[in-house]
Amino acid sequence: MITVYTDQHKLRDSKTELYGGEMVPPFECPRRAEIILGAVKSAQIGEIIAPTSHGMEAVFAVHDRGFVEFLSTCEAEWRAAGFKGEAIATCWPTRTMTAPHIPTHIDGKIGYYALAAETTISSGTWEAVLASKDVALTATDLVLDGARSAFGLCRPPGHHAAIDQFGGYCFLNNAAIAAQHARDMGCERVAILDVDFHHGNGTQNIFYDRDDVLFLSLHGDPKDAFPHFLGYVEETGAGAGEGFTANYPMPPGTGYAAWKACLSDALASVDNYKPDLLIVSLGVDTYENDPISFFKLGHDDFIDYGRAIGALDLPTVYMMEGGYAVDEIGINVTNVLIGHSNGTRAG
Ligand code: Q9C
Ligand code: ZN
Repeated sequence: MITVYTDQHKLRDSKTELYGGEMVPPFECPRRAEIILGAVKSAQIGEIIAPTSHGMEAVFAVHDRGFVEFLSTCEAEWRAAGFKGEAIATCWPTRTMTAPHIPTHIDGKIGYYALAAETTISSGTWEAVLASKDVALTATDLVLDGARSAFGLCRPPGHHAAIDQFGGYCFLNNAAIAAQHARDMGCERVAILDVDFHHGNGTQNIFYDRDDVLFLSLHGDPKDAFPHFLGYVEETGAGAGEGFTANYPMPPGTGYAAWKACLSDALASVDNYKPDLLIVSLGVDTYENDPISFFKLGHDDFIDYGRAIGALDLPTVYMMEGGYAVDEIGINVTNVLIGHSNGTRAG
């Protein structure tokens, strides 16, 4: 399996995350991608190639123009306002404040476009975000051009990024941009399977009313886990998209047997949908020692579920999302990719 990777991810190197009332070094850090790259090399997963520069067409097809413009100028505006730290939202259009205006001042504008406060926008973030979506699109092109599978080593991740909101360490939704690109390139149906520990609220938001992109997410119950306000089982799509979103929230302490039962159900739906392309939002924060999550998957479980996904024998692109047990993120990711190849008929 070919991996797409670029050093450009290192430009996303924020110094602060708001966590438990403290400013801490971000869980989502450059070392994550370095460890994964090292593991891909030592496990000999396959060739590693650089992304090619794609345009903004697929980005504007899934994200709001004002939002994309905001992401590209936020850091400069924050500095111009005289602020000394990294750009962070501290005020939002909450349930009692819903005036239909986008503020002019960056302090209000960032609140309008943020869905959470943990994720700051630092210098270099936008450049890394653009490179990350190019990684996703280049990996997708490999499969559209005939490869059976590919791995987009995206960083920063994307699945929390909604039509016009960033947060949860995500800015542009790499998986959604890739799915839209695949549709534009002639795929009739695309399925997105989100196995990150957290609900893929952004991807769900983007495709909620569409039947041409099936979205399935396995995640920590939002009653107990970020993003808290989406990802419940009754969310099944709207309008033409009714029945094309499926959520599998699971409680704290969930082990592999229960998780795998949900995966099997989701895989049956993917199989039944007969997609031209499967995109896997691959977060390995389901790992038992992940510092911010509560599932109990062990190293070997990643091989097992990779095999089950591979056994669908669909053209498949893996997109890197979360996973914060940094020392062990490499083995967990390569285990999925190895399992996938073992599961396919070609092997
Ligand atoms: N107590 C991804 O995995 N904060 N994003 C959680 C935990 C945000 C995770 C707080 C977690 C975002 C891509
Ligand atoms: Zn996650």
